[in-house]
Amino acid sequence: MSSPEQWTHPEPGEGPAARAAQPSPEQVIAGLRATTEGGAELTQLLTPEGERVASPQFDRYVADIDGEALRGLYRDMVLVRRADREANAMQRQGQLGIWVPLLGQEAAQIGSGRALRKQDMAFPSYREHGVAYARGIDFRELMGIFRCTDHGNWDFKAHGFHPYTIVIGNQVLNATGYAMGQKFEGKVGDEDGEATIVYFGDGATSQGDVHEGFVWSAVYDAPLVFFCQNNQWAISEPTERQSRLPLYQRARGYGFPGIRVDGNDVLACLAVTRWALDECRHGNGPVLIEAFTYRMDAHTTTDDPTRYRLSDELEAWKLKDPIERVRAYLARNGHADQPYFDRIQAEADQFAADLREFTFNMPEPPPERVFANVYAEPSAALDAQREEYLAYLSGFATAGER
Ligand SMILES: Cc1ncc(C[n+]2csc(CCOP(=O)(O)OP(=O)(O)O)c2C)c(N)n1
Ligand SMILES: [Mg+2]
Repeated sequence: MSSPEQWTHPEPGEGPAARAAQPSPEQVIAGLRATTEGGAELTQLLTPEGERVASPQFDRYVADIDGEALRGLYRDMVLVRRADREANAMQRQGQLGIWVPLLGQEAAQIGSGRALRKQDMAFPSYREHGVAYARGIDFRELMGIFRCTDHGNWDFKAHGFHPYTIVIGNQVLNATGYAMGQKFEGKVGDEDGEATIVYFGDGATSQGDVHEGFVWSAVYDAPLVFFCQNNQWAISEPTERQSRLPLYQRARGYGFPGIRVDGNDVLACLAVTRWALDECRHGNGPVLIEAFTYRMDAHTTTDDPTRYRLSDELEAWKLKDPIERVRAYLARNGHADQPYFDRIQAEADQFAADLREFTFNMPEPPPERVFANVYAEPSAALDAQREEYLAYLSGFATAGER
């Protein structure tokens, strides 16, 4: 590939005249993408063609993944993708207020989500439907959020999965505090130790909250896995507007390890996340994982990516599809045949049909529910607000009858 040379800052003492201190845009892009095609810096266990790549460092973390287990990961990804497409379609039909697609990020989410143990805690942003599913949350639970009828009603302690966070980067601080608590309470140190994982995007790395989370986690040795899904876009802002270096390299400056994994490779994501969680539960946290992936759909249903990116980029990433490579591996190695794939597809179609049926018939919550669960204890001020709001609404009912 005749890409321009990757740029690095001149060494101290080299002097400004020795070499340009400012990279050209092409050099920045070359640096950020230098490792996307494989090579020493990208951990990959399954190539886009479905070939297994040996990894002396990480093979042992997926030694238990036989044909049956890999079929399970395949099924997870197919179901989640099918549900994602259904939700996207339901938004177009006016049944959801908005949808945030995960298309293309199934491997990053299922691989990392399946790496978690029961005692671990996950803090998502707003695109982590695959992780939610892996944590045992019924996909239907997510529909209320996007139909704007609730904020997510699952029991986050029971599932080890916190509520979605829309404020970019904010969950990194929440997760840092939670992981510091795990450390203070002596819950790390052995095989049964606890760990926390926090999900955020490439764009979030430009937020102060993420920087603060890195600093606090580092100095308190918090058992926290920072899982950055670098899908290369923060709405319309490409990564080269956010960083001069690959994101995983930032960890070094904070004093903890950073690693880049092929985010479209479910096996590599599982292995690397298991490793990182193990480090954390044994007291060697934090760890930063950069899962290098691609957002194959719009940012949300309110976005039109054709306004800011070229279709050849999308076409190139379709060839690295996270599901297709597992399918190729399973078929080539005799772990699955066409009737199996057809069966999974039929199951996924039924999964989507159930989701649709549920969403169309979702009851509207009573208006006063907005006042529920605000405080642990009763509040006179809130009670007064609820009464006032209900009185106000009853005025509309009268007007409607006229
Ligand atoms: C603090 C804050 N600023 C701005 C926004 C608006 N916003 C929503 S998503 C987004 C881009 C996030 O990009 P990235 O972190 O890469 O995550 P991705 O959506 O690509 O998964 C922005 C700027 C927000 N939600 N919160
Ligand atoms: Mg992004």
